[in-house]
Order: sequence, then structure tokens, then C-alpha cells
Amino acid sequence: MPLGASRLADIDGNSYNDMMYGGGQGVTFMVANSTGTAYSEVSFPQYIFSQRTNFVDVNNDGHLDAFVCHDVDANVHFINDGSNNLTFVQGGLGETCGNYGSIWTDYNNDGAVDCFVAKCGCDPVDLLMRNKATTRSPAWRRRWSCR
Ligand SMILES: [Ca+2]
Ligand SMILES: [Ca+2]
Ligand SMILES: [Ca+2]
Repeated sequence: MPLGASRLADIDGNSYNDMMYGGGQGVTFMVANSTGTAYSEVSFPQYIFSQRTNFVDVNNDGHLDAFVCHDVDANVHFINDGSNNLTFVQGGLGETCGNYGSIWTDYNNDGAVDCFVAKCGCDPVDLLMRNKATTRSPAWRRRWSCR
């Protein structure tokens, strides 16, 4: 699988970086063991045409999650339950294809990280998803267009 969209972060909090890499067919996580001397592969069977990946706490629960821009379908994220389990979720953070780049940052300085997705191709209207931290669920709103 090509390493077109790879990221490093300590997703399980054991002080050793873990890796996520996305390619044209799916997403794989390589999770470091407790001594940082070996990795376990966690590959998901779902088809994902990955254009960009981010490690970010999507649901504001204190556990780092993963987000993937999907080229040909709704975006995907993986929710971390804090016990070394990742759950595949599709939708809720961009419902259409054409997702090419993403950045997560608190653009409006309210303490909750927000998401911007740059889009082109089949649905070239960029997305700004404002995180409503009080409800612990991101809500999205279309703001910009690259047409
Ligand atoms: Ca780790
Ligand atoms: Ca989380
Ligand atoms: Ca914010």
C-alpha cells in the first residue's frame, strides 16, 4: 500500500509513536508495543481512497482519534475508546466525495478544535466544520468554494 497519507502520533498514550497510513485502497495503523521495540498491524477491511489523514480527538473525550479524507465517498474517522480499540465510522464529517486535504485547528479560539476540508473534483465545495464542544459532537457548515 502506498504511503500517500501517513501520520505519526501516540494514539494509546504509551509514550511511543504509532503510525497511520492511508493509500488508494484503505487505512492501516501500526501500533507500537509497550517497549517501543515492535509494532502490531491493524488494517481495516473497508475501501477508503485516502487523500489525507489526521490524528485528532474528534469527539472531545480525551482519546486521540483518526480522520481520513476519502476521495470518492464520505469522509471516514476512527474512534479510539481508550482501550486500544478503534471503531470505523463513515459520515458526519463530510458526506460527499472529493475530499483532498484537511486541517484540524481551533480557528475561532473557543477551545474546541475545528476541521477544514479542501475539496475538488466531484464536489468542489470546501467544508468548515465548527466543533460545538458543548455538545461533544462536531457540526459542519459549508463555507467556501474552490470553483
Ligand atoms: Ca503509542
Ligand atoms: Ca476521542
Ligand atoms: Ca473552535
